Amino acid sequence: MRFGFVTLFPDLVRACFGTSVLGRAVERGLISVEVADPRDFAYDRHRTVDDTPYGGGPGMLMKVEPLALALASLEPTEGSAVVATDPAGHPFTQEVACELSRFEHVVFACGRYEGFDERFVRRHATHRLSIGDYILTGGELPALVMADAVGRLVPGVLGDPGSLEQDSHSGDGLLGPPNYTRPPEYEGLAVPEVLLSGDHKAIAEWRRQESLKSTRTRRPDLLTRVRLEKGDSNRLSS
Ligand code: JCE
Repeated sequence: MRFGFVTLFPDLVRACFGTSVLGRAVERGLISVEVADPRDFAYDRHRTVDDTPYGGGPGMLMKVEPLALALASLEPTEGSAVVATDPAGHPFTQEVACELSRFEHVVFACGRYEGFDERFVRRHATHRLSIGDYILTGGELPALVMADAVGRLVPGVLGDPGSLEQDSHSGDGLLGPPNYTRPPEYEGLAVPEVLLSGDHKAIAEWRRQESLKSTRTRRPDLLTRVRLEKGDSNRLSS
């Protein structure tokens, strides 16, 4: 998988791929990262990348031509996804991460100031996505969040592919159960006995019940969309 970033802060983006799981994936050739800075494609004397909005209003917008030239330098094709980060975009979810992971080339256009000249997004973006209902100072962190979520879906990036199915927000659509590792007691808090029992059927039953209950408490919005299994309504009422 090839990731591209159009960004005024190339060092910020590169730093995130120099370490950890994604850094290792780059070293192993599973993903590659290319960065283009619109400032390098601004050809006026002051290398201007921003301008005031038509119609008035506060702040500045990113000019369309330097963005378009920076994007073109990353050589997107018909088969590339071009994602514009935008607090007014569609919600980025695990489902969208899966969709993006099916592209061989994903380019993120990271906004700054008050955002893009709309014509850049209309002409060049295939997706306009938001990572949540809050305003950040720019699109780099959202783009890196999305690249992290997509990158870990690339075959081989995670050591244990089984951890993909266990994720909260994938598979069954419920939140995951609580997890414990050693020691068996910490500051008076014991690990639930069933997890030490070796009874795999009882453990699976306990995890299902905990998943259902924490989803109902913390994310009741998710429960309306999941297909409940046989026995789940009993698990929720006990
Ligand atoms: C961005 C800004 C709009 C005022 C480009 C913020 C996405 N989920 C998200 N939160 N924030 C963003 C995001 C993405 C791109 C840009 N800004 C700042 N946006 C109104 C300020 C500029």
